[in-house]
Amino acid sequence: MYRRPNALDTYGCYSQGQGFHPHPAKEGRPVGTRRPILPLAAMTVVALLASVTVLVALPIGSAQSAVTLPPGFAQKKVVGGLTRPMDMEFAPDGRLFIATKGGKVHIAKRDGKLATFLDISAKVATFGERGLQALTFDPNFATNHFVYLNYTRKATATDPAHNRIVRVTADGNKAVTGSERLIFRLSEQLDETWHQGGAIDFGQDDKLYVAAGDNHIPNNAQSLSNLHGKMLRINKDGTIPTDNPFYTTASGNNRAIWALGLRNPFKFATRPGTSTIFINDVGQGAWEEINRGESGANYGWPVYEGPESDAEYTPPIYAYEHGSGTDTTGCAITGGAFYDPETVQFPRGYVGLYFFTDLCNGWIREYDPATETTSLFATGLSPETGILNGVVDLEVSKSGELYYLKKGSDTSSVHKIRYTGN
Ligand SMILES: [Ca+2]
Repeated sequence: MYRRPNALDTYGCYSQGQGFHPHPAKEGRPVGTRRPILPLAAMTVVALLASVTVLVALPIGSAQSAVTLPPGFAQKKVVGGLTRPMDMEFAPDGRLFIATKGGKVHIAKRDGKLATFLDISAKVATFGERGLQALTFDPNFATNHFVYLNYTRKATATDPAHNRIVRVTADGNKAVTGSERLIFRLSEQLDETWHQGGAIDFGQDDKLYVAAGDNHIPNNAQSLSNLHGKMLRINKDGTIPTDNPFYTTASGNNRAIWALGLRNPFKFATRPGTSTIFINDVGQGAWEEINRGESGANYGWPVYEGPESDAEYTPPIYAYEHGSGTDTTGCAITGGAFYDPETVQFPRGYVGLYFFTDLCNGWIREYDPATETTSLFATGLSPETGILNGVVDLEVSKSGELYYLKKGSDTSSVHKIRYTGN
């Protein structure tokens, strides 16, 4: 069994008291892979999966008790009291919205309290990695007040569970009752639990991009007959752009496929003012990847994971290995954010860097697209060590602070990092 815990495995199963159900051999090592033998740490995790009690206490990260930042930086808590948050996004007007797995969207108010913008809990399936995955805002939010969500719709008697993109209309700090509209329906899920991907965001081209996981069926990622394991590109009314790369070779909703060969792209980020998209793909047993979004690209899952040089596939621009207790390794890549704010608050050298984070080891690193190298930015962000807790999202505010969303075992919180050295 090569399945391993990853970012989204942190949600759902254990807290619902259902335990980790066995994952049969359908995710066995695919033919042709060059992935190395499962490392010892991951094998240990697999061996421990049978016991939820053990899993909760699993010390996969080192005991990091204090946040360390570069000289001249400081951090503070913005808001707490969140339950199983999945995604945060800044509205164009600067308000911070936070989506929770269970189906609520909150707004962080200036007084440090939460306002509930929307509650669709009754419709949302939350088993395993299912749930309300992400939200984003219409490029014309100031005039149309549209907010888009990606969530797992519960199965009904006539309709199986599936992820869907919907739109709601904001009225101040509330969603207008009854304003939800179905925009786009993703493929039926045969696996009830794993690999949802989830992030949604508008590109510079005003198209809506959607990250979809392979639904724990690896070969989905190489098929143009379903939407699993893909990056999708749609118009904001749910129609499909005719210049999509597989518009003439795929059919129906599958014409939305923009790139394929992904396993579990939990987050991606668009660089403001450019067409650059970086996709963070959660890996399996050995590697975590950052991929550069390209129309028609095939990133190779499940044939390859991590660095490779097969001309048939597009390799990651950066990959790091699994490991515990270090500031260069991890277990599951989560949030990513470009530092290109309206107001540059950090020193100028940070502009254009891509911050990214991992669930397990409590660090934020920065990738420099110009030099294709990374360096360490922050450590100690997850004092509650273990695979169940950690940083799940990063965002940069208009005013140039770096925000991180931290999931804890009891409560979760948003923090911001700013430069104080001026
Ligand atoms: Ca986000």
